[in-house]
Amino acid sequence: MSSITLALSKGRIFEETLPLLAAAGIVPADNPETSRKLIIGTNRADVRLVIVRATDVPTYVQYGAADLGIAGRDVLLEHGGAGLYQPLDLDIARCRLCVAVPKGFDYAAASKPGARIRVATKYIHSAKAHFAAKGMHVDLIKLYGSMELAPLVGLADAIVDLVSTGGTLRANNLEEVEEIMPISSRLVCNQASLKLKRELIQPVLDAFAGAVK
Ligand code: PRT
Ligand code: MG
Repeated sequence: MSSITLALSKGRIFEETLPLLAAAGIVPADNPETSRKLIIGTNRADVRLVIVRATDVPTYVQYGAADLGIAGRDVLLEHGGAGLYQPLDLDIARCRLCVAVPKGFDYAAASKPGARIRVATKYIHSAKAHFAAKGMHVDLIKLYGSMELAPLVGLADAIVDLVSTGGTLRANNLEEVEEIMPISSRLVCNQASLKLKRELIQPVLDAFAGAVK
């Protein structure tokens, strides 16, 4: 019997995906927040979930280890999208990719031709494209977490990070000075899976699309 595997990350994406799964008649057998299982069955014998790090979702789908996945636009832009079909914006886990600086930092002056600033980020690809389009000279420093700390301890002048409520920036005396792009999560599909397992995958795509509207 043919079956499909869906790659998801724990946390906000899993939570916000549950109603979409329900619309497709899929109910996970375990909660990844409390279970240590990395492969989670569902009420359907032909559908299983694999729980992976958010940034790893596109890789699992690209190589066909998962047929489908759900990943943020931020993650997909850094990955590059090779081998992925991206049929649907699910409009979940919404936030925005921003430039933020310590309160009082003169970002306008730092944006002028000839100026040079240091920017810490996990989103090297998106940051590079943004500053290049503005003609800004920027030294990018790759971090893997808590970008907000970098300007507070002199590692960088500015950060490029995701913001949703703005609470983390406020708590650390930072302010948003530029929105780079709005972010939401998308359904991604392995291109070969879509051809070979269309009878299983298409109804899931249709149910998700119906639930998003
Ligand atoms: O947590 P882990 O290191 O394992 O990986 P991850 O951070 O990539 O995963 P996860 O589950 O935290 O995020 C998954 C996806 O959710 C991201 O790829 C985004 O597309 C999306 N998303 C939506 C967010 C946020 N909102 C968000 N607010 N991802 C991260 N944040 C962080 C942000 O980086 C900042 O540190 O939350 C903080 C800001 O939140 P506010 O509410 O204080 O503004
Ligand atoms: Mg996180």
